[in-house]
Amino acid sequence: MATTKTDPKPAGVADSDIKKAGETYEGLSRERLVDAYRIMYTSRRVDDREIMLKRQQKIFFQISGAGHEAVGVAAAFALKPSYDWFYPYYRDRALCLALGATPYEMLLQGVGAAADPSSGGRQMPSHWSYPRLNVVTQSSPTGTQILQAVGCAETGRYFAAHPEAAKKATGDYRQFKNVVFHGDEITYVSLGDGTTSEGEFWEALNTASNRRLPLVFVVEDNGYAISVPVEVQTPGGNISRLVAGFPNFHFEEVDGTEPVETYAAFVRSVAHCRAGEGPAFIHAHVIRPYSHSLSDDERLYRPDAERQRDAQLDPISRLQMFLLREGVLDETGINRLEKQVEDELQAAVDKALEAPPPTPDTVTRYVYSPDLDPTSSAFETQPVLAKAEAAPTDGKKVAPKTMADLINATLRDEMRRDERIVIFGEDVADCSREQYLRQKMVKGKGGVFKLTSGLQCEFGSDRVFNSPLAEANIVGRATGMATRGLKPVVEIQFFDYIWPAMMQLRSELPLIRWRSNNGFSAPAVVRVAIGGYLTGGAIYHSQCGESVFTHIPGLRVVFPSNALDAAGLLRTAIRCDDPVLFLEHKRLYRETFGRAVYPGPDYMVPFGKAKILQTGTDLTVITYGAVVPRALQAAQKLEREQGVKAELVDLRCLNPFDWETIAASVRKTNRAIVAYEDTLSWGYGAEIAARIADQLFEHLDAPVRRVAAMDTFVAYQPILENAILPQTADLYRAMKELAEF
Ligand SMILES: Cc1ncc(C[n+]2csc(CCOP(=O)(O)OP(=O)(O)O)c2C)c(N)n1
Ligand SMILES: [Mg+2]
Repeated sequence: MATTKTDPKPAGVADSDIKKAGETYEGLSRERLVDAYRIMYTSRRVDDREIMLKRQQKIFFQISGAGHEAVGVAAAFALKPSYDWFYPYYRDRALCLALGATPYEMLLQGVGAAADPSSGGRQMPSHWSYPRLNVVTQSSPTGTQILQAVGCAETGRYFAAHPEAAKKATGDYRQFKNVVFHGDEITYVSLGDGTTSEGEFWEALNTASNRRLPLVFVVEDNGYAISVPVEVQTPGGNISRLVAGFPNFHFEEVDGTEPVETYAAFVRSVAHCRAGEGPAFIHAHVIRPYSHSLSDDERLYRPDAERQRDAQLDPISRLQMFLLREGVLDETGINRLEKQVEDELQAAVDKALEAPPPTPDTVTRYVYSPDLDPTSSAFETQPVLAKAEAAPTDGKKVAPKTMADLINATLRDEMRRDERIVIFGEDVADCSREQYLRQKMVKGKGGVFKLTSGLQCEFGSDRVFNSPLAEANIVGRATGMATRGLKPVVEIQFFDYIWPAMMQLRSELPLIRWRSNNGFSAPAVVRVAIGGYLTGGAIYHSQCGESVFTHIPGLRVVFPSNALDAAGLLRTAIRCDDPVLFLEHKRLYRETFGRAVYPGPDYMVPFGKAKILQTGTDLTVITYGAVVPRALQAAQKLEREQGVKAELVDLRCLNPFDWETIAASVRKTNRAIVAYEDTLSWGYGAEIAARIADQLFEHLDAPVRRVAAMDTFVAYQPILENAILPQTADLYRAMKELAEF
């Protein structure tokens, strides 16, 4: 803890300014308190200057940290900058300044400069990201940071137990991902009182508590979420009372406008976390002296009397009074410090206003990894058959494996090769109660479709484990883990239940790299069992919806139709440096169609390369997933009965997709059908059809047709299911008609 003996004299403060040297306040020296004041005052002044700049239209948005300054400084003083990890929300300006960010850096984000270290002009101000300070890129959706912070905390613990895994390796994403960790590191995450209403907050408490993670939750309770007062969000109006039952936590409720008291609360919390006892929860009551943002006028919903009551608690004036009262600084000292802050800020503003903006040609940079291209030949290898399979001695042919078998084998091979891989999801473990496995009382489950069977038994419960039944929890944690250098390969049990994770999948995982201007990346793999044709799967076990995800820049989307492609593409997904949504069709898991002999532990298929399943000259059918075997049947029948030769293109990968193969085929056949299992309208095929119409118009002898599901849900009764989903007969009819057009 700081003492006056060892603390350097704060810059800009004359010896005569500091009175009564030697005393400390909850371990904070008087110099440290002056530091605290300088940072808090700077934070407020940056807000004020930004507000002015916004009014002058020199910056384009402003979010203030006013009223929250004491919490930020207390947190930074109790934690270790560039050692611990930080997921701060937008009011944490003072925290970031105290950790080492500068007003100039913050103003660069305000003006949207190319040199903005947080985002290169891509994000609003106060969306912090400072890689050198372990401040992880933040976004605007309230609460998405919390589960990522959980994943971050889990990662530090994982690497401490598996230090070898942190080492650099070449030939895959690890080459480009520096891992740093400390055995006793802590993760900080903060949020507002309103944000405690988000489900992800509770999902995060759940896992932090269950796993006793070294994670400090900080709720900065300013009593409002824009105009909605806390009692509307929180039953009883006090979040501390509601969370008090979570085991393993250390709890604090403090006046967060008072830095010394708040600092003491942080010190106690940090001690609990560093000792490995579990997480901490700090509920800090603060004020919001300015409106929510410049777009809000709080006088519309807060009477003057209430605002004046708050003003009495302003942390800046409170600390100033404290310093004067305690004789730490006198008025001259305060004035000198404030003048110095003003001068430095003016220089930072002048410089930031001169900073050049990014050029428009850079906008697509860092949507994907600039280092590793999963469409390249580096990801193209040939199957290698095991000796016994290539030349069986007993004369018997080796039985080909199902897609389920080869996905399981690929996961196993990759986990052997790369200790950074962890697998979690609902029911993916063999058995959470390990003793049952150890005592051989049970065989283990390993996934509702058994795709992860045996992996926990081979690799241990800290590499393969069950998550809570909470999809945002799965994807949010995976995002935090991947940001720190782990390779989570998580499972969403059914595509139908992916939607609770949608905010993480739409606005977080694929954006980490782009929004931080390559400061961070999160190349996680999300495996999802998808699709219908199940005879009884009904509405909620049959959904497709891949186009919702191919619509997201930054996310690779893969959809194999057979065992060999599934193995090769899954390996590419795991080794590559981008986030991947890996769609596995349930109906194809154990289908006879598309079985293959195990292709060896290095077999890879590059992304964005279609496979021509059958060549033809009369028309092109572009498809993927479970429609592939149906289209093949239809095409064979058409050739048999009508002599029409269809060319069949299996896309295999939906983002990126293989436009060249499609174009070459359509140029040859002059007729095209796009066939897919999802509902017809606005589906994946709409994009392909539009591209063909746009770019291959002069090659077409017929309109571009689509065959897809009806625009309804998949019904339970098989007669209805058959009518709703595209069948071989539908494909046959469409192909015949188009050939005759
Ligand atoms: C998921 C989501 N919903 C709504 C918003 C719009 N919004 C931004 S801040 C905010 C209020 C947040 O209140 P609180 O958590 O108390 O934080 P405070 O701003 O008071 O510090 C809302 C509704 C958002 N950014 N994200
Ligand atoms: Mg609030």
